[in-house]
Amino acid sequence: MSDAELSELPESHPRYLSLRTRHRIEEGVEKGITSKQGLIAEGRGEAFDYLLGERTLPTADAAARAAAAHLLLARHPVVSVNGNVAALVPEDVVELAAVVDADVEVNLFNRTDERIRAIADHLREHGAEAVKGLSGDARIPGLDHKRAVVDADGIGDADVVLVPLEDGDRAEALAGVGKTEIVVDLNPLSRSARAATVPIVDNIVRALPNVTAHARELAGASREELQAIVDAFDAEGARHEAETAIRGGALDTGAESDPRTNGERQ
Ligand code: PTJ
Repeated sequence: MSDAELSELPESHPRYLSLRTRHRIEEGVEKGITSKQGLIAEGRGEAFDYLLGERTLPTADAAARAAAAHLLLARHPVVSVNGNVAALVPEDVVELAAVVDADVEVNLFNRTDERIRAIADHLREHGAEAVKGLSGDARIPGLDHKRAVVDADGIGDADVVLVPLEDGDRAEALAGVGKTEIVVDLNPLSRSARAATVPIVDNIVRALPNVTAHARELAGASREELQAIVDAFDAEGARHEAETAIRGGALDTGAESDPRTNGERQ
């Protein structure tokens, strides 16, 4: 879809949000930010989101709140950015990092210096000041060379890492070195979602602004209050509710109907 075609599409179109999201990924590939595999990942994500009813489940909202509490409690939080995240939600990454005082690090599955630079520039165009990822002077143990590369003073030093749309191996490896891992993944059965301390089973375009909104609301909370939110979060329950919603069909879960489509799937 071209820019002109998208601009002609009325916002009332039932697939408007989905088409706009796809367009961002297409643009990301054209700019050298998103990998071709990112197109496939987006397609998988869309299928899960469709079955979820393209809405944030109550447990995904609870996960976003727990994620915000973790990030606020962290000694050194880092938001990891790959080619899909950079294309879809660059403004939201910058805003969340500012609200929770996190570093932003470009960390790629298909790592090339050229893509890292393109993504860092793209994030700066959207307001990021410092972007990590270019030094690549540390390794996550247990992974092959390129996928293991991180910055020593970024993800290497972090205690809490938000890794949206991560591949399973790396999510497990990061969890394996004792980092608290917050994953955003529409597939509740993925190894990433299962490895995460906090799996947010939601579309990144809804999840990131939601974590930021919770973080703003919790900014004045005491450490005890934040810890209570962290402790109360049930990761297994959240994954289970998402899986039930996907397998059962969103309209059978008691979730509210989609105001854009009157509850009908398009
Ligand atoms: O930019 P790179 O090189 O780091 O590569 C990024 C991708 C995403 C291509 C790479 O990490 C990859 O191959 O990931 P996977 O193994 O395809 O996993 C991506 C997961 O993200 C899948 O479980 C999708 O369902 C999910 N997903 C896709 N789009 C979204 C999503 N989850 C949340 N929001 C989305 N918009």
